[in-house]
Amino acid sequence: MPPDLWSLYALMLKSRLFEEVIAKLWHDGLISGEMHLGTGEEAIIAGVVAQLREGDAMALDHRGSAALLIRGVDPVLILREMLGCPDGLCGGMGGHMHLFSKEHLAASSGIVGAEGPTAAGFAIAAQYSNPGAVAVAFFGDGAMNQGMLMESMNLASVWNLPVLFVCKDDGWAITTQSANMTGGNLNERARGLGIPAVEVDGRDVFAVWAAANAAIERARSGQGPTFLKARCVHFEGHFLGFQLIRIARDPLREMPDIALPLTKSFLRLTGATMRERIAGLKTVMASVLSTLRDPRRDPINDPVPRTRASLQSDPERLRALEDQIEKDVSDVAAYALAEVPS
Ligand SMILES: Cc1ncc(C[n+]2csc(CCOP(=O)(O)OP(=O)(O)O)c2C)c(N)n1
Ligand SMILES: [Mg+2]
Repeated sequence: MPPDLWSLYALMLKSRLFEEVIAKLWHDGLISGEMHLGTGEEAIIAGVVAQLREGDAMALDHRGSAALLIRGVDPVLILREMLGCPDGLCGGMGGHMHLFSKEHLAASSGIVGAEGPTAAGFAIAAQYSNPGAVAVAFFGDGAMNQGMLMESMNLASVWNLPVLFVCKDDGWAITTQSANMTGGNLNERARGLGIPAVEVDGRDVFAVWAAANAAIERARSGQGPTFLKARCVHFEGHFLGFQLIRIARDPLREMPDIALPLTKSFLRLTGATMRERIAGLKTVMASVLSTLRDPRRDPINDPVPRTRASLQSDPERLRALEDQIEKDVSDVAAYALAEVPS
């Protein structure tokens, strides 16, 4: 069945607003530790997860809360888990990176690349006990350099496992750009293991839905795994409060504090040749320029308003839908917080 853009947008908006609640709780100091959100990857998560059925499984990374929400896990349980409450999804012991739902066959892990073996395990179980079911692994581009992910892709290929490997490619792994640490082409890497690879614009929920639909159908009908690479932009950077994002958002204010001392130190560098000093200055200039061109500065990369723009022809329906979602999410937040012991 072709996708309904209204329902996909509803999932994306719900996910965005839910993560905004998480961000507020984190900024208010009610959630401790690091906080990785999936802000910017909503079209990928909604486009894939909307197609899962009972018996399908998900292996998630450190940004797993939106997938669980969209899969139907009780959002109050997710929030209470993050707040560290004993009645949270995992007894308050897992935090935002280790969320599990046995009922939904969903498991997340903060170990980069662990989604591969987990999804392969789910898929082997499906092959034996629930043919037609599939497993989805969501991971980042950085995870593609983890051995265990490559090993599980290889296993999925030779054992023809029903897995959809979804690589959410934002071009970064914390402060390292993929371009500086990833050899070759990721699609070719998957193909080299015998897995068909498809690439889509991860800001386009229709494109993701269509590519995932074909891959999930392949897996359900016993034709094995697919690798789906979807380009996206993480608007919060690696985690909430990420320093590089502050620079990317407001380079004119933040850059002088970094660029000026670096420039001075290159000029004063004792023992360095003029050529070395110039090379250092060029590096500083290049990073300033790349900050100005950072895709995280450009709202055009945000999948939520992009999808919304296609629905503006019916403003009344849009407003009603958005009001309802806003109310639902704020009710969830109020309920989750109401019983938090002071
Ligand atoms: C095995 C392992 N190595 C390193 C880390 C530290 N770490 C956490 S997230 C991350 C970057 C992951 O990049 P990517 O897979 O592209 O995901 P993104 O954060 O960009 O969504 C790293 C290196 C980890 N959690 N696990
Ligand atoms: Mg990444």
